[in-house]
Amino acid sequence: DRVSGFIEVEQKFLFGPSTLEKLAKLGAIQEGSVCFRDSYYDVPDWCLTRADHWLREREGAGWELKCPPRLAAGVTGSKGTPCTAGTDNHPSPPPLQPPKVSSRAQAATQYQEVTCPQNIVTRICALLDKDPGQSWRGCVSKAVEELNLQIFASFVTTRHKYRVGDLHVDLDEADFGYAVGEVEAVVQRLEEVPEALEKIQSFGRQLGLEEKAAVPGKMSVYLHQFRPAHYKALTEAGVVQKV
Ligand code: V4E
Repeated sequence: DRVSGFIEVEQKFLFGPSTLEKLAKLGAIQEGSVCFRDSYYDVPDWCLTRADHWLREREGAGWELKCPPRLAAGVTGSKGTPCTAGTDNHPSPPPLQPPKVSSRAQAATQYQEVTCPQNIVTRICALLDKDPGQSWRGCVSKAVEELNLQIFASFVTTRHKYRVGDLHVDLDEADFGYAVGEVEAVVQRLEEVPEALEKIQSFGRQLGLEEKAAVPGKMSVYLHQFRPAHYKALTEAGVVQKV
């Protein structure tokens, strides 16, 4: 994990050969490349993804749940934090409205990345209106089996990582033929999100990114290509962008 932060504020962008030159000019430090497979899970009626909850098993990292950020007492635990009952989003309070931001920044997204197995299971069970069984409360693999979660997307990403100050830039190439960049800041509290958005926007302008509608993420393109009914349901729910 990069930091022990919690909310990922990120903006996707399309990149080409000139992006590498611009990154170098802006003093970006190359942090190496990684390659991993993500397998995403949901129930057959897509209850999790329709609620913007993304459960995945990432090769080398294990189970992760990406979901809209929520306010928790004290610090909300997720990325890189130990699993401590009572401080790691459990029980889940109501979601907050995202902070108001300028029109371009609307294209940026904020997600919380929950890695504590117990909290992943708790959140999934709450959404599916199920009681976590005592024996699999802290075991995501077992919960996946018991709750009939199935893989709906699986793909390999080759990621080239850069850092510019406290911003992270990932240039991703997915094995189904889509490439997308991402500028990311990680913050601990929702109040810090507007400042992070400002930084990301300002960096985007320096990088020469176009001020236009949101660039689709890998998942939008994957579903559009391989799971059209799921894609239709999620675009209608406003959860993923149209490709
Ligand atoms: C949040 C989300 C999904 C989960 C995967 O998120 P994404 O950031 O696209 O993947 P990746 O591989 O870059 O994850 P990271 O390594 O950064 O944790 S799939 C769809 N969504 C929703 C979503 C959205 N509404 N808008 C945008 C621009 N992206 C994703």
